[in-house]
Amino acid sequence: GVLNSHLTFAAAMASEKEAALAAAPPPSSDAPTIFDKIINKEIPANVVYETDKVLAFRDIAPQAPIHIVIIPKVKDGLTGLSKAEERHCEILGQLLYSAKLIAKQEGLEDGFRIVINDGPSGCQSVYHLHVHLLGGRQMNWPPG
Ligand code: TR5
Repeated sequence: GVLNSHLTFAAAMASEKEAALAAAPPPSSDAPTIFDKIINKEIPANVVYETDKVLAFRDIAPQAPIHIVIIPKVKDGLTGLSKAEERHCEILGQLLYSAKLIAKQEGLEDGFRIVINDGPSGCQSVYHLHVHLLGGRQMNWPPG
């Protein structure tokens, strides 16, 4: 029936996304990513916040009116959160604290959403740790 075909459509969309993710580089890879090019100013980005350790720029495919990607300037093996070691605790804290400062800078007084996608099941596409800051609209729970 109608419900069934909707479910089939949703499943088809989901598997299309899975297929796209399967084409991504292997999660274990520590190869340079597009974010290194942004850090090195080889490709432009709309930078909204920068320190000696952290860089934040507007996402090229925003999922909310405000969508900012916050990254460590030195990857140090942090392809994703699942690769974090004790030595990364300081930069992990700086990334989250940066998110708070940027949220304030962007006027997100009513709230915001922080997302860290990890690995294929987490829908990670760039293997250089990054925190998504999303805001400017009502977020929903559970996330997709
Ligand atoms: O999917 P995950 O969690 O790995 O997040 C990666 C994010 O990087 C996505 O939200 C992409 O839209 C974003 N992205 C990808 C590129 C890019 C970018 N944000 C800003 N500028 C970008 N450039 C120039 N090139 C990208 N490939």
